[in-house]
Amino acid sequence: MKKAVITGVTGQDGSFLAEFLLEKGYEVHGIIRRASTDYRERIAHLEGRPHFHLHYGDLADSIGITQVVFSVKPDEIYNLAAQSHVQVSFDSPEYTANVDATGVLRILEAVRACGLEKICRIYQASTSELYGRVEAVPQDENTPFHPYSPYAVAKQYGYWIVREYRDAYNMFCCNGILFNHESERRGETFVTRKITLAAARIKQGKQDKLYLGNLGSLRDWGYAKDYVECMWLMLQQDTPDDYVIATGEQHSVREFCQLAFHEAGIELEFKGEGLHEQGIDKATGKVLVEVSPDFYRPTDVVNLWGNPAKAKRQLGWNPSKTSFKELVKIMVQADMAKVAVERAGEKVRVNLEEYLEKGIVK
Ligand code: NAP
Ligand code: G4F
Repeated sequence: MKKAVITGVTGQDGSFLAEFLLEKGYEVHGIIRRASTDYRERIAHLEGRPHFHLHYGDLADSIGITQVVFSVKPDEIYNLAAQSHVQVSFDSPEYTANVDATGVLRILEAVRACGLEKICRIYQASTSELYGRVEAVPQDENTPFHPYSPYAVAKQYGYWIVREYRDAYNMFCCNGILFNHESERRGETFVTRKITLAAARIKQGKQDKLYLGNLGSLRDWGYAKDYVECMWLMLQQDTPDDYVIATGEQHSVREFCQLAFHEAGIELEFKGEGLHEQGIDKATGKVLVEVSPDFYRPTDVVNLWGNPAKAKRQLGWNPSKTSFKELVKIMVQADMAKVAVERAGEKVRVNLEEYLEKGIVK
């Protein structure tokens, strides 16, 4: 039975990857952070499974990380842990560097310190944000990097230290340069999930308006569940290498918004420009989407579009498994159900309070 360590197991990708590896027959060891609120919603369904184990650890703490690597002696490590929010990296640049840059070094050094450098294969979660202020479209493995946020600068260190350890110590470590991938498990402050949740809430009368930043920003959005397969495929090759993982299709935030509201049963049309642009409900004339400068970034990456030809050719990966339209549908349907359940819960609470007041239940 192969053993894998996943850092960032409580995140969107970590939870899908844990499911994927358990399905493949792996013993999976996830690293989680201690917090006063134990946020394990995405992996709650896996806890208690015989081959799924959790260890406390933090990428900022090399002793803890080394102890986990020493006790598990993994065949594969998937380093997915990161301060992953680009906007937050402007507020916490030092912390982002500590986790997203030096954290990668801590993983590599833990493997060396445990004498596992010839055995243990490592996947590093690199990112299309490395292309930043893009120098060419679409982007592939040979496109120059131009990181354009503290997050991307930190991730650039991670990318190069992985390549350095591959050359210097002959370690099997790979960078997956993943373009944006989303799902029903996406964090609620990333733009896609913010939109699908708002569309569901507005449709069900729980929210009036959605405020967004740059509507014209372009992304290559795929489905996270399809992308974790690539992480595994990279570590099953004969030689370590770096791969762009993307769909090869590009859409704007505005387009995502329009499609998400359509899936929720609202037809939006956009009028105006810049800060004055609005998304208007065609049926009622109500303004449902507005632009707020609060969601503008000091520097924004606005033209990401990946070329997944190498992954297709060498890994045999299918970038068109889930279409953009299907992705938006999956996310909106999940959020429509989530909001409906929340509303039902509120109703039960209200009824219960009323029954208690009237003495119908005690
Ligand atoms: P996510 O949902 O934000 O998950 C991040 C994970 O990292 C969480 O489990 C989080 O734990 C953990 N983490 C954060 N700081 C940590 C620390 N100091 N020590 C240990 N764990 C820590 O991110 P994701 O979307 O799954 O992305 C996974 C990885 O891929 C990240 O490295 C991200 O930068 C990279 N990436 C993502 C995309 C994308 O579009 N999703 C694209 C390219 C690259 P808590 O639950 O405790 O916060
Ligand atoms: O959804 P986002 O926050 O994702 P972003 O910045 O592309 O980063 C994500 O993808 C990267 C891969 O390229 C990962 F490395 C990273 O970890 C993360 O998963 O923003 C997407 C775009 C940006 O241009 C942003 O300016 O949407 C624009 N946007 C417009 N309004 C907004 C909003 N972004 C957010 N989060 N919130 C808004 O209201």
